[in-house]
Amino acid sequence: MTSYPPAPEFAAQANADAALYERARADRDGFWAEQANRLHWHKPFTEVLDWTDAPVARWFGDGELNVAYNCLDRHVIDGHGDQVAIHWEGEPGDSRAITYAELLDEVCRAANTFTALGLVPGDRVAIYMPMVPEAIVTMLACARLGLTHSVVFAGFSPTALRQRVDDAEARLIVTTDGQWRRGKPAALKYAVDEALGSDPSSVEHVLVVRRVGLDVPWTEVRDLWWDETVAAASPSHEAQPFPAEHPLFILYTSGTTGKPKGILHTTGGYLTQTAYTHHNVFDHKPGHDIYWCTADIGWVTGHSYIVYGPLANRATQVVYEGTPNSPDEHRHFQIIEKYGVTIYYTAPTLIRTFMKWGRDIPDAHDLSTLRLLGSVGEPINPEAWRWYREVFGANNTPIVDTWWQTETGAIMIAPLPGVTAAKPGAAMGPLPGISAQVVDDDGTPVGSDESGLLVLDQPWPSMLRGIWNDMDRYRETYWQRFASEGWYFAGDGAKLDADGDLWILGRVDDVMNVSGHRISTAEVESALVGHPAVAEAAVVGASDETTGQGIVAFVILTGSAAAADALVSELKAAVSLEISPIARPREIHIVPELPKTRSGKIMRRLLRDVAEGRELGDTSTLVDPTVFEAIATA
Ligand code: 6R9
Repeated sequence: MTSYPPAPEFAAQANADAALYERARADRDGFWAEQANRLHWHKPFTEVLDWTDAPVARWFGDGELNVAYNCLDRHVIDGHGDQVAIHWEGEPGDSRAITYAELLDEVCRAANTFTALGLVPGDRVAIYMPMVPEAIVTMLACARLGLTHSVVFAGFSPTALRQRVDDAEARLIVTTDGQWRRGKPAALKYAVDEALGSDPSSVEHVLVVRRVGLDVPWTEVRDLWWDETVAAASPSHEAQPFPAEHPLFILYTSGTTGKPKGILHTTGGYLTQTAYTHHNVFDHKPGHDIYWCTADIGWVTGHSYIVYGPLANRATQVVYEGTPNSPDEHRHFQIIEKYGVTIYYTAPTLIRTFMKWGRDIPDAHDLSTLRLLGSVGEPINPEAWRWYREVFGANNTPIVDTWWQTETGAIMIAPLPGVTAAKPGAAMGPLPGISAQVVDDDGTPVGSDESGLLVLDQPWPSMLRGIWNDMDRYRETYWQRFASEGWYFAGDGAKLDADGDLWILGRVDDVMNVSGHRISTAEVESALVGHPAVAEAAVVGASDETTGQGIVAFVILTGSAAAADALVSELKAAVSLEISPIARPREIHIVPELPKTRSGKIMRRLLRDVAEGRELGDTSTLVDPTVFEAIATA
């Protein structure tokens, strides 16, 4: 297996060296204390980790800090107020350069506005916004005040928004009038009104940023314009310290049941690990690099590697509002060229899309400023890895394939650029300070050239502290599988190769990964059976050349419904509407029967075989093995 050692010039200037592994191995707590001390603590911590209440960790428990102070004030105080924090690029071609001083100013105004609305530390704020600077301002203003934000991806439906707002009991929703989507304004505030409806809710105010100039429905007193409130508020605000374990945000993610889990993250450990990983894995140099993470703030990657990690490290970054093909497929490459992007972090699904569009598109641009490339969200196939390095990286840049999850809060497994000789498609190994194992069903570590389940056998600073409103589910989902060992079960399969390097194989549960987005089979099934024509539904993720997995649904119709192409389109639209366009099934097959075990469980493995056009595996546990003849011909 070819590996790609770092170029000597890169290694010579890299932030991380091999000694970092040694240091972390020799004294894990001391190592993490050093990382935490890269932040500003209003009150220094004296204790590093308290694991006595496992699986709920306390990191730096007696310390106090303010996240927004760390991301903004201290850089301005240190004389970097004029450094650009965000080069924001709007979809229609408008742009804004926002310095650290300006960002601080905006965040203070927003914080004063939220305080005037009566919000107090611990209150929850829902953020339902496209990639506009005000979304980042809102997150930081919440952090500054000790408010817990819950960002809901702006592509989610009103139903999904309502579910999340209710679960978190948000008092405020911050949104925009609409968002640009491929050259057209699309309504967004409208969806908030639909979500809130006329049923009583916890929401007292809806704060609306004007982005596209659409007319919006308006409820007096409840609804407020950003440009009439925040813009008019005072820009001076003193950041108060909060305990290290103060809740910072909730972010909902799909689990194996239909109900999304509100993953809870806290302050000190989270900021420590996002800043540490952003510094070492991306080799980020403040004042020199132009960093671009292409994620949306609706996902954890946007939280950790657009907002908190980069800003804590005083990055200058590009934030882009739109899709990679607006107005055409050159957009990302033009942006890289325009700003001289040096570090680019994206998802394999986009790399495969670029491959499909053809290399003459990137070749038409000067990408020579790029010096490091990152990948996240799903396994990157070796072919895409090599293409990425060759076409984006002039066959020279390191690629960091970063494995982590909403739950882990920050990168856990990745090569260290400048140190690791990376292999295309491999996440390689746990970062310094992180400990992971690949084990079999009984918890016995697998040997080289074997695969098993990925577990994290030591607590880490940015780990989730629970599931909002459901600590039982927290214990069950992550800690029950290897309860006697006390390990965190990630839900992913992994393999160790002959050299002992780690490869992530993907989910081993009923969670699909479509273009790097987690969607549970149960969620899509419940959206389908919500349609009157559907009696029963089973959903699987089938491998897909571009999106990693595609959603394939098998449905049984109610007696009266007639099978028709129109119905299939209607069902696809129903899923988009109920969950999000991301969850729209690639295929829907109308079938007379579903394969079930004697205990009534749908055999998804077999349906996946059908969806991927494979020979059927073992059907012996089926109640009625003949159902497959009907399904295969349906
Ligand atoms: C950050 C993020 C987490 C799931 C995770 C795994 C998959 C993420 C990966 C990867 C292989 C990588 N995943 N990074 N698989 N290689 N580098 O994506 O969080 O949305 O919670 O998804 O994504 O299956 O369990 P999240």
